[in-house]
Amino acid sequence: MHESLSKLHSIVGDDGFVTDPSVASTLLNDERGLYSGRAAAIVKPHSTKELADAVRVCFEAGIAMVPQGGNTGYCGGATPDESGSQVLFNLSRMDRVIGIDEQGFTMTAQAGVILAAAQQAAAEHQLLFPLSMGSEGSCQLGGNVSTNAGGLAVLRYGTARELVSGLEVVLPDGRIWSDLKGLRKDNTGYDLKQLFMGAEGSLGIISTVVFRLYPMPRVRIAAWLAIDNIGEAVAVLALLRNQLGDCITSFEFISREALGLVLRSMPRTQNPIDTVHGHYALVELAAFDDGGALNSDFEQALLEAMANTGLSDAVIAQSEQQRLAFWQLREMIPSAEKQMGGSIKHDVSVPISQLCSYSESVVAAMERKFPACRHSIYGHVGDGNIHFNVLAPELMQADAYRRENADAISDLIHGMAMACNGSFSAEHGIGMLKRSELAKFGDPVGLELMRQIKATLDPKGLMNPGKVL
Ligand code: FAD
Ligand code: 2HG
Ligand code: ZN
Repeated sequence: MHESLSKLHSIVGDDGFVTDPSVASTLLNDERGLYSGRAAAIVKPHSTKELADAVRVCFEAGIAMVPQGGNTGYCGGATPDESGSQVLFNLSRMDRVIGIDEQGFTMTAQAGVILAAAQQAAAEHQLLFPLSMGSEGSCQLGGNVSTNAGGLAVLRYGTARELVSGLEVVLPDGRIWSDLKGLRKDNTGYDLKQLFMGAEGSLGIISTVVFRLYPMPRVRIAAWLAIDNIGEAVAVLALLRNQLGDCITSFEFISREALGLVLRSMPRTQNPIDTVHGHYALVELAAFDDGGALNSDFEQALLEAMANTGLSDAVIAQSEQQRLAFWQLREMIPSAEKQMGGSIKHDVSVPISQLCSYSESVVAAMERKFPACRHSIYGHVGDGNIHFNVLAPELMQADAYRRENADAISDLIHGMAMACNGSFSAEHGIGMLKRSELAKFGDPVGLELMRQIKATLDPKGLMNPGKVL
């Protein structure tokens, strides 16, 4: 081991070999405080070559490896185990946007580029990189692709997977597999890049990505809606889509309780609609002209929705500042939950037509079995994906409540999603947290195929062991 660590040190140099205990400790603990690990070494390569050389050293010595991006993942996928024998590969020094092709609408970037920096780089060319989420100031492109992240604009632009048109990966034995041509069309056998997206670092370390870019909208129009329930949110979205077409980029549901957490815990926040309503939604549209025509079509469609659905009120943002304030209310929900002692998190999806009956049945079952817990329900209604987060009853010790009840609560919420033909993990992946759910709910043939793929690409089982499978 000692000899291998010296080789790693000489490959990545002093500034790529973490020795500062305070830096190490932030990298060895996960975002949610659920996992804490130790590492034989933490290395930060700064090029694909350094990364591949270091992986080869580990492969030859039989040392397990854990890839890590911004360490914002929710399932403990980027945390090493407690043995102290694994090497953590932190990608933060591979943070270069390599190029933007304005005619081909693509961006090629190293895996360690922070998502917000990639959005900014595209914007400097008047292009849109549409992946967007609350963690965008810290998460990295490699982490986004490895978790197939969703976020706030999936309705219009898809998940991370749908934005990728090329990938370079360092395989568990140190070989480099590269397909960075970024071609839209290429039917030459299996589409291998798909394997590494959503694999949570279990099949190799992504080093470079080619992303699709989109034209930058000239104007964004956002509205805060008051809505009776999730079913009515689905109905309003369907009506708006039918009236306005593909210009709707986001449609987020925000329950009264989730908004309440933000209003209680975050200073200077206020409900854009001052009468109390059932629940809320935030809708955003993109226009490619001055937005005038779209604005009046939108107003017309909202009036129609008020007449024909459970939309009871709507406020259209009158300035960019107000639009951003609407988004802040939505994006602050996870931090508000944290401030209120944390939550038992769920990111389920079900067929959109069943979202309402699913949510109502879960609320009823939770009230029967776990009375007094608080629910924070919100999320990406347009994608059939909601966060059904559960907070400890008021005045109860949150950590202890979570420790005692998290498994039973998650069983209930996940089990009911699966019974509706849904998914127990729509966005955040499996990592260490949901391995037993995958084993329980996964299709046996599908699981067998996954194990065979893993064994083929990683015969020594060294790449992120103990994650996903
Ligand atoms: P990490 O946490 O570092 O790693 C995640 C997984 O990917 C691990 O298994 C790791 O081993 C692997 N990995 C990382 N980099 C690589 C690489 N280069 N090659 C191979 N494997 C790699 N997620 C959503 O989907 N939608 C949201 O809206 C959303 N909102 C969030 C809001 C907040 C406030 C927070 C804290 C998190 C949110 N997340 C969301 C979760 C998280 O930000 C995403 O999963 C993100 O994509 C993780 O990126 P990361 O760089 O932090 O990855
Ligand atoms: C979001 O949609 C994220 O804001 C985070 O996926 C969800 O914190 C959560 O539960
Ligand atoms: Zn989400």
